Amino acid sequence: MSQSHHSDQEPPHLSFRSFVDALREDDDLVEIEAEVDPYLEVGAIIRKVCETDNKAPLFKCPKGKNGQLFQILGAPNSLRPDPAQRFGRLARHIGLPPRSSIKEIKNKILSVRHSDPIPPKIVVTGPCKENVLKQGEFDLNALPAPWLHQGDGGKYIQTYGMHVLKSPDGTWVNWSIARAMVSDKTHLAVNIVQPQHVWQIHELWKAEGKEMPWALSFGVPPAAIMASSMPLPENFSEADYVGAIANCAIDVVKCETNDLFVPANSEIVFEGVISSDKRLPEGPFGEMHGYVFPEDHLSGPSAKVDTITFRDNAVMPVSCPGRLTDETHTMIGTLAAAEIQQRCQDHGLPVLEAMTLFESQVTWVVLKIDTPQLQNMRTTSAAFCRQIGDLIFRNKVGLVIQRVVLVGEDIDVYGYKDVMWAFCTRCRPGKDEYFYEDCTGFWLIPYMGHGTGETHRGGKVVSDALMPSEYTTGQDWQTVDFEHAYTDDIKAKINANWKEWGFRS
Ligand SMILES: Cc1cc2nc3c(=O)[nH]c(=O)nc-3n(C[C@H](O)[C@H](O)[C@H](O)COP(=O)(O)O)c2cc1C
Ligand SMILES: [Mn+2]
Repeated sequence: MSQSHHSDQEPPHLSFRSFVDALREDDDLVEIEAEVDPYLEVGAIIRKVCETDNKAPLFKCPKGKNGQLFQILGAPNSLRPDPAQRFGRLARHIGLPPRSSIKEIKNKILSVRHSDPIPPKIVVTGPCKENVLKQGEFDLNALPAPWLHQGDGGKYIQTYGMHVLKSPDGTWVNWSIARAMVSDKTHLAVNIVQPQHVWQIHELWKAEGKEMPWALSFGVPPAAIMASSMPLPENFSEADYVGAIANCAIDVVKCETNDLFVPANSEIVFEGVISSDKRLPEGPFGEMHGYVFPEDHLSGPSAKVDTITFRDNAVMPVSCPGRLTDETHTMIGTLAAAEIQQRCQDHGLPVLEAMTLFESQVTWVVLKIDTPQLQNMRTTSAAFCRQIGDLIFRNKVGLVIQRVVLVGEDIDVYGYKDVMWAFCTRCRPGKDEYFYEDCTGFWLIPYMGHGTGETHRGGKVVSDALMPSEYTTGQDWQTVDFEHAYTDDIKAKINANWKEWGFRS
């Protein structure tokens, strides 16, 4: 054990506090000194910020902020106004330059997917222990937890924190995001749903008839929150993976009341237990597809907060999901695409890259196929699409995805115009599509949860936007656009005169 690093030295991806400073230095922060009401007003501002790709809001004075707990950072991983730095916040999360493309960000995360894990380093203390509130010294109702959308069922204090759980046998430590709502002075209702790892580990504790030791860390190292949102395999420790992404061990400290370890520089830590049988009302909640169904009264396991520790001037990150573009798209979508890409490649399939389409509300993943390799396989559309569908739809990596679209090398999988063009012109509805009704369906999508079919099953499809020629001889058409339908000489001449003639470039 050793003393923790000096927090001021920590780079943005390893410290949430440094991350906030980096946003300020990048001119990507709006600091709001005025008192703002956590009842709907904070949510409305974050929503407008997300819908207009604006700077991240730092609420210095949420109404009801009691002493030090807490300021709020909204839209922590949404998009930036400057198109050249569109993904700057994501880049800052993993130590890349702010001008990185989403492809570079995804590839950086995948670059260590098969590297040696770097487990966290246990330190004796850290900034998260600067203040301690014991049972009886706090009231969750009194904190400035935001009520984010008017149709919500309560105050969602947890939208961007990381649950830390350990399997009863101690072999699997999981870090992940799942929302949680304030229930009373000392309890939260947590969104624990199948097949998520929080659900799997909770089931293991239930089988032992024991309460589950629990910690919820807010404002963790940004690299850690990225790994916490990625559908990594069972028994795979996100903590070790974060170390690999950052190429250094994350400092962790032991909780006060149990033997879980949390990032030492976390802004705020709740620790306690999650009941094996007691449930509390949870939801409804405005979520990632841009809907809230006010009649959706759910329930979630009861989490009892025993102790809160926090940094001086603690900052609470808040994601306010809804229509494009917020963390539930930039992270859930992109990180699912990353893991799907990896899974296809690990199984030897000729998939060059995968990306979820934001414009599909991240319900579509587009796979770019290596067509020379495809031709070597001497396969058929039906056989190939079933191979891909089985791999993605019968695994947790494909949970949030309802449509896989296959495209050739000429299509930019990051570009809505390209993908829609291919989908609309190369995939014959019905005949070029392979349906899955017998896999887990994503119930949150309105056409699933509130549609005409089974809510938790099916509704998925592989849409083949590869042309038959791409399976055999290769592309047999010429694209009709400026780039592909004219000779280089003609294009060069036109480009040279373009502005002079009076066209805008
Ligand atoms: C901002 C944000 C909010 C999320 N909220 C939830 C949630 O409430 N419930 C849930 O099951 N997953 C939620 N997720 C998705 C999970 O974090 C993601 O599926 C992750 O892979 C789960 O971790 P696991 O693979 O260890 O189970 C959220 C992700 C983000 C980025
Ligand atoms: Mn996991």
